[in-house]
Amino acid sequence: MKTLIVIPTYNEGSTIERVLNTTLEAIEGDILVVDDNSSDATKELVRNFFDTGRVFMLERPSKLGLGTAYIYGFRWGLSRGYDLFFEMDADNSHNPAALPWFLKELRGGYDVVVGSRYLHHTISVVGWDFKRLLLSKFGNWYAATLLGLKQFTDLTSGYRCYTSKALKAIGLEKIKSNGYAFQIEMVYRSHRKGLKVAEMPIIFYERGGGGSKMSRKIVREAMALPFKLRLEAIRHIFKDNI
Ligand SMILES: Nc1nc2c(ncn2[C@@H]2O[C@H](COP(=O)(O)OP(=O)(O)OP(=O)(O)O)[C@@H](O)[C@H]2O)c(=O)[nH]1
Ligand SMILES: [Mg+2]
Repeated sequence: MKTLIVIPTYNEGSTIERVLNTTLEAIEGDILVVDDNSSDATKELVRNFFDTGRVFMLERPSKLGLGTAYIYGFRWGLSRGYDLFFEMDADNSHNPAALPWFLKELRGGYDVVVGSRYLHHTISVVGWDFKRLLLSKFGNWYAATLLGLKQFTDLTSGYRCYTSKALKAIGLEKIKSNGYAFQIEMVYRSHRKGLKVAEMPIIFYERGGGGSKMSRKIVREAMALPFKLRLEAIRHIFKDNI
């Protein structure tokens, strides 16, 4: 199985080296960094890994959002024949040691495996304050309730794995959202396409350095998403019946 770990970056110079080193050790596979013109040392640090032959980088001209960064990376990988695609953050929040566990889970016949912080009524988050936890828990409850996805505990998680079959079935051209909403939309579309989606437990760590990219705009986009997706589904029903 040809595996690609896609890592979007925007000013992650304080953590990217460690993430790349531990990922290269943790799993056989290649890494694709999608950088949005970071103004710090991120790009330079990534270039130092090119001679491993396993690290690649796509450079975009400006900060264009997490969702489009992933889609850009997935397209790059699909056109090069990769079979498995990971999403992983560059800020040490996701432990690369968990990568092989996703593969184990996939062998159960799944198309998508999402690393969840909230499985079995637990909270596996290290270093968040109560406000941040509340926002994440509320966001998950809100999206799951409005989209009828209550069987999932962590729709906004950014540590996950897709088969190439899943990415092709989802139809990346349909995805419009860009922040947390992107993660929710990917699970929603996977589920609607009848793909088998599993969750597995992960521990999430507060970012290891650098600054958060979360903004009011990203939260607003996630709040609006369930209505957009429901409207799209209603339009489809009408279209099919006319
Ligand atoms: N290329 C690209 N990467 C981004 C963009 N926004 C965020 N990222 C990266 O996506 C990953 C997740 O973003 P984070 O800011 O860590 O989001 P988060 O984990 O929800 O929140 P914090 O860790 O609290 O900041 C990190 O690797 C970021 O560098 C973007 O617009 N473009
Ligand atoms: Mg983060």
